Amino acid sequence: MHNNRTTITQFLIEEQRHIQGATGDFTALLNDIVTACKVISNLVNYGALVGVLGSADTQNVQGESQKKLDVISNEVFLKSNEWAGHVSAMASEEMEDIYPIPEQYPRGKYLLLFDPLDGSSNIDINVSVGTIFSILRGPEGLTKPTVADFLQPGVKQVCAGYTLYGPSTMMVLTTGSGVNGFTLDQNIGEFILSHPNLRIAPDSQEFAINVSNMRFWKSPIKRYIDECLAGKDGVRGKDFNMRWIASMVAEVHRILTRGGVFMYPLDSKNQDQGGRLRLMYEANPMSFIIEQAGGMSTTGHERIMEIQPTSVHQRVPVILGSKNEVERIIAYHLTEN
Ligand code: AFP
Repeated sequence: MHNNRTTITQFLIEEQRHIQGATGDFTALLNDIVTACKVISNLVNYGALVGVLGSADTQNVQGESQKKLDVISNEVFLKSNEWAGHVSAMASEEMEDIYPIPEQYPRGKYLLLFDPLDGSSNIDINVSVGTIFSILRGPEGLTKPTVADFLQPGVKQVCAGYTLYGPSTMMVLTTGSGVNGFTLDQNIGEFILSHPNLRIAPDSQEFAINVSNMRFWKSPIKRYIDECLAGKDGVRGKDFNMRWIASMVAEVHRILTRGGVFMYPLDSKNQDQGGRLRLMYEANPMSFIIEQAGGMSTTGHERIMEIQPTSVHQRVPVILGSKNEVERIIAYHLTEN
């Protein structure tokens, strides 16, 4: 049972050996993130039994009501990553301002961004939720981190990952040389390499979009979905399936596993905010993972990872997944007004 199973710790240390001049800082930071995700997994799994479900009766910076687990998961991430000296500051969906590492701890060269519990509107109905994280390098010799230090395009990420709290707890991450998936062995409390070198099928017959927003869609999206719905009798010549879990981590994981396309596009309802999903700690980390697995990620008009951020909580349209489907949607954005 335990023969030749690679733990995430072993995997990260072996990866580190290929990096010239690696100090072990990055590997140690990732291990602290792994610990935070194990703690959140435990809390999510216990749910009502430990009184962590329901609303916290507070709002986050997005003006969205926070679940108790949103607030608790945020605290878990801060406490797990503030003390070791690998990070100089953190940013979270659940906090308005950045979180400079407290004076009593050493500061390190990385910046950590995260959505501690994405899809949390699902938590009270016992549907999969997840954690999304992104690691940037801070400017050389950074001592007093500011918001400006975080405003780096997605191509500058040194690592991106998510943890899916589903039927099994899985962590998927990339450091720029492919995408690997690890399953938590609850008996020994270790993430085990279970899905090496994940790749996205370039073609798909499955799309994910919240169809209740149809009346707000712009014509490129309307055309794409209409053609999917027309099925094999239409121009696509094949039938399509639809999924919508309302948990981006679960949608992206399905796409990594069996292909597909996920869309939260700009529409007439969200265009004043610039879209629904957040660039720095949802769209960018997920785009890094999708691209590293051979997929594509766009706003419809530009590659998400090339956007120059203007604020930590900035929102963007997101269309990501199987390369050939995303390319078709980009083409429709060029031709449809
Ligand atoms: P919550 O974290 O507020 O549940 O939002 C989840 C999310 O950011 C993303 O994970 C989903 O894909 C998307 O929002 C669902 O949006 P709708 O609730 O509008 O379908």
